[in-house]
Amino acid sequence: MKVIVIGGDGYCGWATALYLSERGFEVGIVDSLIRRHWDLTLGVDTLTPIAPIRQRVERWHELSGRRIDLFIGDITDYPFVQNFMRAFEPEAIVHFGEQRSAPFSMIDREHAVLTQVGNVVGNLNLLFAIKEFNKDIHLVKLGTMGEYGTPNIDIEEGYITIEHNGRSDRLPYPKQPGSFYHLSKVHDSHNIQFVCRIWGLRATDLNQGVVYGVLTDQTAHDEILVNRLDYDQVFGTALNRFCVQAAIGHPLTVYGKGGQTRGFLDIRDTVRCIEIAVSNPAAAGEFRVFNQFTEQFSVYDLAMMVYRVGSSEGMKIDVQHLPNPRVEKEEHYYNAKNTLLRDLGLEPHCLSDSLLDSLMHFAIRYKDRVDKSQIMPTVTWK
Ligand code: NAD
Ligand code: USQ
Repeated sequence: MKVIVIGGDGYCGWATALYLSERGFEVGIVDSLIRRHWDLTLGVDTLTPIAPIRQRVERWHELSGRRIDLFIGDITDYPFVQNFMRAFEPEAIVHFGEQRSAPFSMIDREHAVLTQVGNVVGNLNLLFAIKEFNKDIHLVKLGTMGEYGTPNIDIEEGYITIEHNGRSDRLPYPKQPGSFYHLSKVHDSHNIQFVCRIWGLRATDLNQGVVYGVLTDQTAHDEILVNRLDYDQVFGTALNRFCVQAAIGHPLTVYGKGGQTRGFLDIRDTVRCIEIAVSNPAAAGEFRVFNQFTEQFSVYDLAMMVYRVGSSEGMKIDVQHLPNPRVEKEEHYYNAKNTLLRDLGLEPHCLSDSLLDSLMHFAIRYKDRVDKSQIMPTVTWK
């Protein structure tokens, strides 16, 4: 099957492109390389030194004998989208190509607009291109668990059945996102659902939790294939940041009490979930939603896990409770469903088994590259 991976130079996209390539899919990567540009403009960098995309793809070809086609351009540019659709003729499009940081989207008006315009317009262009070129193409779109927010009831997979005044309907689950970034994903979901209804397109919206880990079987082959590890206050997720902070002896930056709970998954499960979604396409006209995470933890749970694993490696680790720069509930109910991907064959990894090899060892190995000025949060929600 021919699969285009949009955002294939990024963290999830790079791991996915190599995994699908090894599994026998014909893979094309589309990326504008804007993420590398944003890192430069913010003065931040991945802890692991990542090679330029052409070098990465060439090395993969040398090692595996498999070619990955490369299309460098921005999906908000419709003629560019038409070009790669004509040249590659994909059967599935996996869409990772968006601005994905909540703090980035909250820096100021400019960053909020950039996030929402880029994400929503890029996604809309893909929808129009699918309609123009081949309505059978299956769109596999990366959404986020953060679209739901933290309601005081169980979170279902995309839809909830509501009884109202004696009548009942299965309706899209209510969304209460917590940043302009998370909101952009809600806007995308609405647009995708609409075109499935009116044009009969087929789409899977993967509401993904926080992804962790650097290692996949394919990126482990060679230093040139290594994936990125973001630890700065804008692009670094809490778990990555805690591991890197532990490695350099910086107290772990828990925002508030650390009662905020989220869904998590190993990058090796991300790539497998994409394979499952692509191999089991949605029906024509179907807007399918899967919650893509495997375990739930609070921020404080994460800090304690890093504390335990780091201490067993001889590190001295302190935890620091900082005033929360975000506006979010300190403590809340959180129980999200995640059975649909397991029903299709996902066999999850556990954080307790992966933390050392897939994160902590990378943090220790590259700790001399840490820029300490990028650790404390400066972006605030108010
Ligand atoms: P990333 O920033 O590492 O990668 C995104 C890639 O998309 C980058 O290489 C960037 O250059 C490219 N890109 C962005 N806008 C583009 C455009 N308009 N045209 C072409 N290319 C563009 O992000 P990631 O962590 O790999 O996340 C990938 C996707 O998964 C995002 O949509 C994100 O919202 C979603 N997601 C990520 C996580 C996570 O924990 N990393 C969790 C849930 C959902
Ligand atoms: N947090 C800390 N200390 C830190 C950094 C963060 O306590 O040093 C807290 C935040 O306040 C938040 C929680 O950790 O409560 C999670 O924050 P995060 O930065 O780890 O993750 P988040 O902003 O939710 O975003 C990440 C990805 C995003 C993806 C999302 C999945 O960057 O692309 O969509 O995870 S989800 O959280 O399920 O929406």
